Amino acid sequence: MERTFVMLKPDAVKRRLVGEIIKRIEAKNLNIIALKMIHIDRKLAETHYGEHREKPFFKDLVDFVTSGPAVAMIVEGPNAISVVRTMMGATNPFNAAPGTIRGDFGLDLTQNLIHGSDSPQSAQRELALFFPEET
Ligand code: D4T
Repeated sequence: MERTFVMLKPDAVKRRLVGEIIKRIEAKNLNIIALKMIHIDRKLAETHYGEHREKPFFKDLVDFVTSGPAVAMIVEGPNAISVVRTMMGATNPFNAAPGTIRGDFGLDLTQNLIHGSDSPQSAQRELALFFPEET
């Protein structure tokens, strides 16, 4: 069993795709252990995306994830980290395969609907950041 951090970004909420994405996570037989709607503040966004601080897209990324409510989840299952990454599809939605969340619903590199931890280390760090009460 493995736990991963999943965030449905503000575009998913605005576009009313939260139900559709949660439906896919449940249909895959992953367990949603915790779920909350949060409006991420700049400090949390900058910490979460700290590895991208020097990138040219950093400010736009922080502006975007703080632009409205998001949905944060702890998702659990066998190989949950890579299973969720596969379901998300490629970061760039132009390359994301049909059948993936970004492949089916995304057309923008920044507003790409969903975040999922990319390694056990990231999952541990991100779960502690977003769900300190659960870790
Ligand atoms: P996240 O971290 O949101 O799950 O996305 P990925 O893991 O798939 O992709 P990432 O870490 O490489 O990028 C983080 C975040 O930045 C946005 N982004 C990325 C952007 O706005 N412009 C860009 O040029 C890139 C590469 C999209 C996801």
